[in-house]
Amino acid sequence: MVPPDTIAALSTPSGEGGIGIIRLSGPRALAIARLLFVPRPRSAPLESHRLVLGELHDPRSREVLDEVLLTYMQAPRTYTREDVVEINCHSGPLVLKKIIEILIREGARLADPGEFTLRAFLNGRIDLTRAEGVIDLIQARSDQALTQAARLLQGELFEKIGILQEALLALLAQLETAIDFPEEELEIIDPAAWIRALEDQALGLLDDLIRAYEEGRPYREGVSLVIVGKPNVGKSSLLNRLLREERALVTPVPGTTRDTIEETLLIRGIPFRLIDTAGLHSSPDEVEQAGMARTRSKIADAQLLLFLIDRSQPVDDRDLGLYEEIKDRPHWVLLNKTDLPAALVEKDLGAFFPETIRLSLSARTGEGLDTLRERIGAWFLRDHPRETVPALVPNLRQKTIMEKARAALLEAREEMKRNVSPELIAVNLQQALEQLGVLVGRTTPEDVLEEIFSRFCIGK
Ligand SMILES: Nc1nc2c(ncn2[C@@H]2O[C@H](COP(=O)(O)OP(=O)(O)OP(=O)(O)O)[C@@H](O)[C@H]2O)c(=O)[nH]1
Ligand SMILES: [Mg+2]
Repeated sequence: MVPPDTIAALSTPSGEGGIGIIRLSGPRALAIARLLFVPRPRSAPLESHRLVLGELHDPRSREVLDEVLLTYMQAPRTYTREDVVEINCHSGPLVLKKIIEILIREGARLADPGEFTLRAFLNGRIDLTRAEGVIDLIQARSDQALTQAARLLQGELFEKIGILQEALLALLAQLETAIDFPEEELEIIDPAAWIRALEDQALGLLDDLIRAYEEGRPYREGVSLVIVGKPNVGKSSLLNRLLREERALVTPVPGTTRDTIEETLLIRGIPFRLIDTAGLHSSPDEVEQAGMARTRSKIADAQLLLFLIDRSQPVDDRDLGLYEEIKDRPHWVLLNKTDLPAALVEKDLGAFFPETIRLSLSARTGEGLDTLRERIGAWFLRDHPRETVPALVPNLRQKTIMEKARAALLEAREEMKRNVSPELIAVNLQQALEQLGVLVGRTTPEDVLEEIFSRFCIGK
C-alpha cells in the first residue's frame, strides 16, 4: 500500500477574522511544518499536543509570513489518527492563502472536502455514523438537531447497532447449529422462543429507530412553509418581515420574484423552511414560466401553504383560480395589506374561502406578524409535541438501510413460523447483518462513502 500523502487545508471559514487555523495531516505533516516554522525561542522543542509560539517563514525567500501558534499532535492520538499539525494564524484571506500555497509547494496536497474526517473513518477512529454526526453537527439548524447530532457523534447509534448485531449473531448461531445437526433441530431451536428473541432484541429496536427518524425529521430537515399567491400581493414582503431582513427583492412590479427563495426561520426552536415563490399567473415570459413550474413543485412538497391575497383589492379570478389549485393541500388564507382600506368584507371571504384559517396582517407595518408566528409554532407543536422528539434520530441513509434490515428480519420471522429450513432463514439473517455493516461503514460501497464525505466542507 502506498503511504498516504500529507494533506493541508484551512479549517476555519475564510475571510477576515481573529484566527484562521490551517491543518495538516499525514506522515510528513511535522516535516513540512518545520520547513516554515521557527519557534520562539529557536531551541523550543515541539512536544506533542503542546501549543508553541513562533513565526512562519517562506523557506525559499526567507520572508516572514505571520506570527503563529503551532500545535503538533503525534499519531495516533489525533483527529485523523495520523500526525497532525494545526497552525493558528491571523485570519486574513491573503496571508492564509499564501501559507497554504507554500505548504503545498513544500509537499502537502490540498485536502478534499471532508478528507480529514474520511481519514479518521478509514483509520478506524470513528465509524460511519459518527462521521455523519460530524456533518450533522456542523449543519444543524435547530437545538434539537444539534442534540441529535451530538448523540450520533458520541457513537450512540453505533452502540445500538452493535447490540443489534450481537443479538442477530446469537440467533444465527442457533440456526447454524441446527444446520450442522439436522436430527436435533427440534431440540436446538424452539421456534416460539426464537421468534420472541428476534422481536424483542432486534425488530423492536429497528422499529423504534425508524420511527425516531420520522419524528425527528422536521427538526433535522425543517418544516416547509410555502408562501403562494398571485403577483404583487406581498409574498416577498411577508418573507422579509418574517425573517426580519431584506432577503427578497420587493417592487410594485408584478412578477418581481422569478425563482423560489428559501430561508430558515426559527419559531420556538423549530426550523421552518420559509419559501417565497414566483407569483402564479399566466405569462408568456419563459423565465417566469420556469419560476412558476418551480413554485408548483414547492407547493406539492409543502407542509403548510400560506395563501396570500391583497385585502385592499377585490378577490379576482386569478386569486380564485390559484386557490382552486391549492385548496386541497394544508393551507391558511392570509389577508395582506391591512394598513390600506379593505376592499373585502368578512361575508365574501367566508364564501370564497370556506372553513379555512384566515389571518389578517400587513407585511408593510408588521401588524399581525406576531400572531402569525405564534400560530405557526402552535400548529406544528400540536401534532409534534416537543416531549415526543426522540433524542437519537437516524438520518435518511441510515433509516433506509434499517428498513432493508427489517424487511429481511420480517421474512425470517415468517419463515420460522412456517418451519422453513434453517438454511433459508439464515440467509435472511445474514442479509440483515450485511446491511448493518453498511450502516456503520464496515462494508459501505466506495461511492456511498464518497457521497457522504462530499457533503463536508474543505478543511473538516
Ligand atoms: N400598503 C402595503 N403594501 C404592501 C404590503 N405588502 C407588500 N406591499 C407592496 O406591494 C408590492 C408588491 O410586494 P411584493 O412583496 O414584491 O409582492 P410579491 O407577491 O412578492 O410579488 P411578485 O414577486 O411579483 O409575485 C410592493 O410595492 C410592496 O411594497 C402591505 O402590507 N401594505
Ligand atoms: Mg415576490
